[in-house]
Amino acid sequence: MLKLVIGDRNYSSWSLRPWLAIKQAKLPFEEIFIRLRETGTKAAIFKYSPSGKVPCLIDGDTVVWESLAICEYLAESEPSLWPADRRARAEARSVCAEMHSGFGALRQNLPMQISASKPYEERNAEVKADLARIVKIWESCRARFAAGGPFLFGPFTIADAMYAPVVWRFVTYAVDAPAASRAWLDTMCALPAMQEWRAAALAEK
Ligand SMILES: N[C@@H](CCC(=O)N[C@@H](CS)C(=O)NCC(=O)O)C(=O)O
Repeated sequence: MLKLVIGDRNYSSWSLRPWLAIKQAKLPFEEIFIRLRETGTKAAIFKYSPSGKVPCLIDGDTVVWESLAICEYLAESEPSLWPADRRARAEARSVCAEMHSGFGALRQNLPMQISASKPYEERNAEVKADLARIVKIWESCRARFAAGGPFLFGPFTIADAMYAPVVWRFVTYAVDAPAASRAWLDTMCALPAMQEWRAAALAEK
């Protein structure tokens, strides 16, 4: 059976991404949970992950690390994790790569912290630019793909998984969003898997 190594649900935005993808794909898996920011954390992660970071997926002798690479691996078993249309798939991969490699100001200044409520956290110009770009992506996707379903590219795809931690940031920091983005945020918040992750995050010490 697949094993997914993850960190604290309250903070580990990178863990949430493939966890949500594997749940939505309904692929059977076991979780291996490692508490972050403790004395033994690094050694515990290195037992599984060659990069020393979570998430990490183990499939027998195969080890896959980096959230986006894990999602790609899952899509080989469940191709519906990417849009069926080639052009939409290319765009979905682009927005996923943009999330994986960018938005540093957002990450640094508004980290995922599901248990918190910080509506007045300062947003500097770089954070505002990151938020504006993210909302532009969501609005653009929803304007063209809404007919296919309530997610960014219609049906649920890896693009939704890659932006899932931003959903919890919008909640924690009470970030405004235009109507189409708000509808997508509401859809994501209501997903049973997102609720399951949130409940487990709130139960963490
Ligand atoms: N680019 C990596 C980022 C992974 C990452 O930064 N993981 C953090 C937790 S969210 C981690 O393992 N931190 C523990 C450490 O660095 O000791 C990915 O996409 O998976």
